[in-house]
Amino acid sequence: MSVELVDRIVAGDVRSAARLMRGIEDGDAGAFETLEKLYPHTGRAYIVGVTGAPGSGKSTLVGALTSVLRQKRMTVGVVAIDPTSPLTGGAILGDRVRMQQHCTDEGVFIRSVATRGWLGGLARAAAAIIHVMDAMGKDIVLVETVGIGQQEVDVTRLACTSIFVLTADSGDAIQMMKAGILEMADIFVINKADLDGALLVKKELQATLTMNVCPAGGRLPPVVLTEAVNGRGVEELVEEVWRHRQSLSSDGGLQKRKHERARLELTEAVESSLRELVSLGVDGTSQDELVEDLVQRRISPRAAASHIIAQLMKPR
Ligand SMILES: Nc1nc2c(ncn2[C@@H]2O[C@H](COP(=O)(O)OP(=O)(O)O)[C@@H](O)[C@H]2O)c(=O)[nH]1
Ligand SMILES: [Mg+2]
Repeated sequence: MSVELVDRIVAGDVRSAARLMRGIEDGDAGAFETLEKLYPHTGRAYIVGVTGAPGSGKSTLVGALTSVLRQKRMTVGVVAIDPTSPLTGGAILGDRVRMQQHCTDEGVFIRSVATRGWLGGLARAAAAIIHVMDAMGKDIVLVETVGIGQQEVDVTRLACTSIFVLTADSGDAIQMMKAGILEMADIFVINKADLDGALLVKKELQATLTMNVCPAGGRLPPVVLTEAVNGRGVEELVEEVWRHRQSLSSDGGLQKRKHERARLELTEAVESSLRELVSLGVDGTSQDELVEDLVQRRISPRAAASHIIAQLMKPR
């Protein structure tokens, strides 16, 4: 049954893909098996991450990028990850409105994720959805995520090209430095360039980049001004993405990123398997006893953990 589903997804069938994603979301074991079978069909899509503060215009920009890519006859997958809002939340409803023009386009597949609904974390959920879209044959997968925590940083690591969006009316540049975003992003976008201050923010950012990212005069990440609401600057942004892709494929960076991504997914898989094993393999009573021992200081956390691991390793 799942082989048929695999075939249909590889053939690009939207309903089958949506069904699988729902299954993964529900933690259905069969869905994960199907996902495994899809894996050999993945690795072809080019993944672009779009990160930035809420309200910076990421969703609008993703919509505008999708339009430009469709004009170039590329198929597009969009993954919108919102770690804060529940499934029915305003952000995602808003995104739906912003993406409406693409909803009837067969060359575009859109999936919003509120991470609360997903078992096993953001990066895993994102990776699963990206794999499905990749297997469907989408040329480009755009992943939108709010750039705040470690999980989002991990999501950025799934991308081949990472775009960081800030706005003309914010002093984000300094905060970004603290978050280590400067080093992570391949392309910077100053969106809402229709507002005052865009050029100033661009100059400030370029100065910061020159000082911090490549003081030795290496490649300076480009800074692109956009007006996502009316599509201005979006063609240029796409050009920069191609340029980055080109430079990655010529200097071995693409392979390096693919390895990093595989490593990240491997770590995720090991961690979630272990978590599962622990939750299945350790019975409540013995865990309660260990907790009591910890509280009474009869045992250290490390020794208690060794005890649980020894229990898990026992042949059954
Ligand atoms: N003035 C202006 N507003 C924009 C621009 N791009 C997006 N917005 C608006 O900014 C708000 C937040 O946009 P959204 O795409 O939801 O941001 P996200 O939270 O980063 O995904 C919306 O009201 C957009 O219409 C722009 O280029 N100029
Ligand atoms: Mg958004």
